[in-house]
Amino acid sequence: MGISFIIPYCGERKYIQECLESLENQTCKEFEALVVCDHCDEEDKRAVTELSLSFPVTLLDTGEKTGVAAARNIGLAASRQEFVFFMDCDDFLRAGAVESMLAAARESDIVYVRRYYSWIGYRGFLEMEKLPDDSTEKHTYINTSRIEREDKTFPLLPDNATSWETVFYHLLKSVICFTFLSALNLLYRREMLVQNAVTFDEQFIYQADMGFLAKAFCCTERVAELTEEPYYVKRRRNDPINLPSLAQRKDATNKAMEVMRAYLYVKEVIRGKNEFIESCFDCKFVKDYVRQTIAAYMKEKSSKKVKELRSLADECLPLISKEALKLARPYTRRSVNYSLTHTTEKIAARARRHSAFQTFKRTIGRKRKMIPLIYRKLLLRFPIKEKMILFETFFGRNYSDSPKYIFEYISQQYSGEYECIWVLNKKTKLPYPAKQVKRFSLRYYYYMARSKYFVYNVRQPKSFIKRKGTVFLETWHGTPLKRLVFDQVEVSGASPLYKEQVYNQSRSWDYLIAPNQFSSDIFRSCFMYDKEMLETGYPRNDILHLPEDERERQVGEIKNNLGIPLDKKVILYAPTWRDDEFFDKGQYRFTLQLDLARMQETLGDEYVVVLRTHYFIVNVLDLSAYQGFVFNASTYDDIAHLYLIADLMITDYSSVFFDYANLRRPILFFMYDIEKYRDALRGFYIDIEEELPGPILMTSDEVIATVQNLPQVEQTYEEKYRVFYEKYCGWENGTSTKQVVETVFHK
Ligand code: C2G
Repeated sequence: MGISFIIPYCGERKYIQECLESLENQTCKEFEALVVCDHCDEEDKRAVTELSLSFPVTLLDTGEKTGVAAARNIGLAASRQEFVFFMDCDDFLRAGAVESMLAAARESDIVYVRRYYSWIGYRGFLEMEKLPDDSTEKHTYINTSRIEREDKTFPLLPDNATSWETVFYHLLKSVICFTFLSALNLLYRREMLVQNAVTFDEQFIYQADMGFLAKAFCCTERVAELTEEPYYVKRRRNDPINLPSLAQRKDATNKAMEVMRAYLYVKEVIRGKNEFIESCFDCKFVKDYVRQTIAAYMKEKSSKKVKELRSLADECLPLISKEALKLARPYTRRSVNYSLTHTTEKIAARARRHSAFQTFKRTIGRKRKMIPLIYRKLLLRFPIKEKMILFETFFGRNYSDSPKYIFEYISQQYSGEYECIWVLNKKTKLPYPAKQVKRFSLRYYYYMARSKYFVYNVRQPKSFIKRKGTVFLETWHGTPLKRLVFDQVEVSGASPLYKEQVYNQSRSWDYLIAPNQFSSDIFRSCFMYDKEMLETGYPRNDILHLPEDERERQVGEIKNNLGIPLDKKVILYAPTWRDDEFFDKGQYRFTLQLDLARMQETLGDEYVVVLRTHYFIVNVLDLSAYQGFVFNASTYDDIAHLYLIADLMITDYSSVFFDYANLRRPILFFMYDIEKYRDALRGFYIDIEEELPGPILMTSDEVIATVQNLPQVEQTYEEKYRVFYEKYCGWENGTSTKQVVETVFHK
């Protein structure tokens, strides 16, 4: 007794390996894997064959055919085991799945296995599983909520239901609507499928599962359900731009048509077999009709397609049972009845009115939603102001970074020519005239609607709409050390929709600044950016190239402002944030690992420490014990000022050292959690052991000893520093701001 796992594969290499790894980790090895290649190249195949696995893996080929239905049928025909189990190559099984399924299958032809949904891959999932159930992170990335959800639009299971009805009922109940029904998380007795000629109908691209499912269930009464825990993990892909799953493909009209065809198919299969289950199917299908078919009526431009939709709908709607309609939500019920007697145009117009009313209801009285609505519907109608510039750094948290220097340059060189608006959440004294607005206020949206130019150093809000004729200058905020967006495999720590959101946002950027060739190349790949790259270096680093006497003057001024004694050398400690240390979404926590007491004891005569936490960090560190030795500059506006006064920098994985290196002063890397950070959280673009211009240190004692021995460390790293400087700071010589302004504003 064994299982054939049938896995269609279109070359998603990074997924298939984790899928097979989850099979490798099964304790019971009574199975084989049939990987069905759908137009894969040799390298794709090698990604499977090079794995050393303790169970048999056979590579099959779809040949001339294509699509999951064909691939699964080919797998089914080649299977020699007693049971088959269809998997998607991006999904995986939890430990113990094979044993439990086989135990439940002894007396059954079908075993229904519950599933998890996960936004992260197998390895991340195993880690995430260990977190407590109430952890925000676990809740965000994995869930079974759909299975347990109450659904008033679905019938109750009768007390006298047979086991067949019970299992089928639970399976149908576990999905929101008909479209999501899947043939995947079930074990089937192969003989039963073969004898009854149950296969996937290859006319379907998206919706072959429900027909297969209905046919299989209609062949047997011997069904079982594994209720204790979910074993199948359905992965939601985090990159719908490059690697969309079938569900993420944008093909709304064809999908709506297939759903209706699949519904007709299923009705045909189960007609007269069981009224209760038939009605359960209907309950799910009515939702698809409203969500997909009516939505397609509203959006589809081709009248031929609308006609096709309509004719399918006319076949489907009369088949929906009265019981299902009775349970449906009032709007759904009325939509079906209205559709039976009205033209397609009228159905679409009615749906539009409903949608506008729903938006109004959801928005009214809610400031956070009202203002963007006013922006979309009203403010965007005002004409663009040709000389207006909107500046924002770090989400309005401070006045700093490249936008600050661009603003100051424009204000000096083109005094009075531009109307400048700064997004600042707290009132700030600015050196030149500019209006200040709070992020997300009505005035913010007003200026977002009217400005011709945008200068941002982070992503703009998702609600931003790029108007024709406007110019978006994205400065970004650092040479990337940690992997970003499309170069990250997993995105734990950000919204699961992160990649799609960044993709949409970066489509609005007209110019992007690169501080060096390395960043220029990475920005192209990590943002999938294909417009103009300003290879000028960072405007924010011009200040680091001021003439010596001007720099000295500024150092004195900054030190005075911060109350730092002029006779002491300054160590700037500027660590970054950690994806996995937070209180809540966007509220990051920093735990100080540097032993400040020991530092004060050993270095206090010569040095002071300026502590600068990342702008995401919300906890205020209690440094009262180190008065006169540690200065907290975490809320100081511009970190470039801190670079100027620092004789030495200690950092970790922050991009700050790429900028600070412009000053050619020593840098130490206090990377006490390097293994977790590099391997589990982010991964780096560069080989840090090879390239960093200073030593990697793991303990406070090592940090102290290195500071005490600085000249020798500088000597050791002299050559590496030189190479590093050339590669990362070579473009920066104090003229970046001028170059940027001349390209973007004064061509
Ligand atoms: N920063 C700061 N203080 C710190 C750390 C960072 O003021 N303690 C500022 C610096 O301007 C730095 C920028 O925030 O260049 C980005 O910080 P990183 O630590 O590199 O982290 P992150 O915000 O994740 O940006 O391409 C760069 C990446 O996007 C990283």
